[in-house]
Amino acid sequence: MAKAVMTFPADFRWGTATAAYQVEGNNTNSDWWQWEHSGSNILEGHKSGLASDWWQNAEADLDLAAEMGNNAHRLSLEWSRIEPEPSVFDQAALDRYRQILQAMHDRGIEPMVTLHHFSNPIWLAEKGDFNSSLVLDYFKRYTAKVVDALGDLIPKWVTINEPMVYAVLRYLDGVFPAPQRKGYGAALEAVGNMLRCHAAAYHIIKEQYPQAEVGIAKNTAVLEPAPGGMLNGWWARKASWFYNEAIWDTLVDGRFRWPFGHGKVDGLAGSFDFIGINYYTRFYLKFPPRGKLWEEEWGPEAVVSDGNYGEVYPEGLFRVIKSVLKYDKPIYITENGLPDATDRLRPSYLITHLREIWRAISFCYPVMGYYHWSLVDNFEWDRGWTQRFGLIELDPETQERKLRKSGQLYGEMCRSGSLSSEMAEQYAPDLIPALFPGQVPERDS
Ligand code: IFM
Repeated sequence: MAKAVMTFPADFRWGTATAAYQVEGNNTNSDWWQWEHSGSNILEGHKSGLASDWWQNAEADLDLAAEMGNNAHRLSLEWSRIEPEPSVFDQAALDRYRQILQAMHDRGIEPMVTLHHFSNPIWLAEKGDFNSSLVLDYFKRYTAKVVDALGDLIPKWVTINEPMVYAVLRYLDGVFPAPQRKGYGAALEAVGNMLRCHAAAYHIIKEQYPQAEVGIAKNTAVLEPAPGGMLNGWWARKASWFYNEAIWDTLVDGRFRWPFGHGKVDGLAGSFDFIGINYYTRFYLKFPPRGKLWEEEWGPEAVVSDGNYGEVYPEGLFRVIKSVLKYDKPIYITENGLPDATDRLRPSYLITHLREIWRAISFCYPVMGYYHWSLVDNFEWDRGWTQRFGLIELDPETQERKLRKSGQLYGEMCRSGSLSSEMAEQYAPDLIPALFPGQVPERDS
């Protein structure tokens, strides 16, 4: 078979992503630890325990990432480790983060660091977390400490991970640690405070490191009207703006708009250097919504990942990239992946999603990097260990790890900076007719 190759730009970031609470283990000062250890909040009663043991040995997975040829990794810092009590900072924790960040640089892996990825110090949760206006000063103080201690090692920053997901799962769905107040009002107020914290953190970072790139990682879903129902289309457009775009619009002009509130927020206008997209799937919307924003009705043809997590819909990645071009910023795919314990879908998922990115780049859309979620199996919040997202398979009991077949494939892509018909032939031959239609068997001479 003649070989066809889709080549990526030489400076493309080939990365993976993790979050502190999900991989470090023993984050005993976090509200998530409390949540896990009270009641039956986690599927099958799972516990994070040692998680993927990054606090002691992140280096094991970083070695594998380097072998795969990854040149970037997105990780987060656990606020509750750094500041276990209000204004008490743990130097040993900061030192360990320095070590991990240095270990990345030593392996040619550029860090992108998230300041807040779902978990809070217990003391902050007790004060009302992002519902309390106090959070702004606390977040500023935490950010300033991190920038002083670690900023020289961090070229890329995400201030807040998935603000809308945090708000929905914590204040509305109740699958995240119970807040002091629940409901739509509390959720919207929290998003507003997250944006205030983002703006403040943006300027604290840029003041010391003007070259640093700072943004938000925003969960972005394709939201489509469910079939039937005259108002479904109208509702899907409204919900899509609200869920996917309202935050970016707010960051452009610094003006809160309905339903976040109103009025200008100091320092918010223009406070983002890139768009971070966490893309997983598409959902369908019905009007009027019945209890939840969207329906998980995937349709008879849909390929669905483990635990009904979501439909595999690669074209959606191209669509969401296109939808943020109007903001005229570099784009990073800060998360993309699926739960797939047996790796039955992940090889073709990687090929089809990376192909959508290649297609976007070939239209000159500024997609600068891809961070696959996740490098290693990790603690999937309320779904515990039931969902496995890793390119590296982990046994949390023994901490043994093994690169999945999809990890081998991603390694081939990273090392070659490309996606080829040979890779498809080896890892997902069913894709050849659709993805490489021009490919014909070579004639024997
Ligand atoms: O594990 C999560 C992550 O913390 C945030 N984005 C989605 C991932 C998979 O569910």
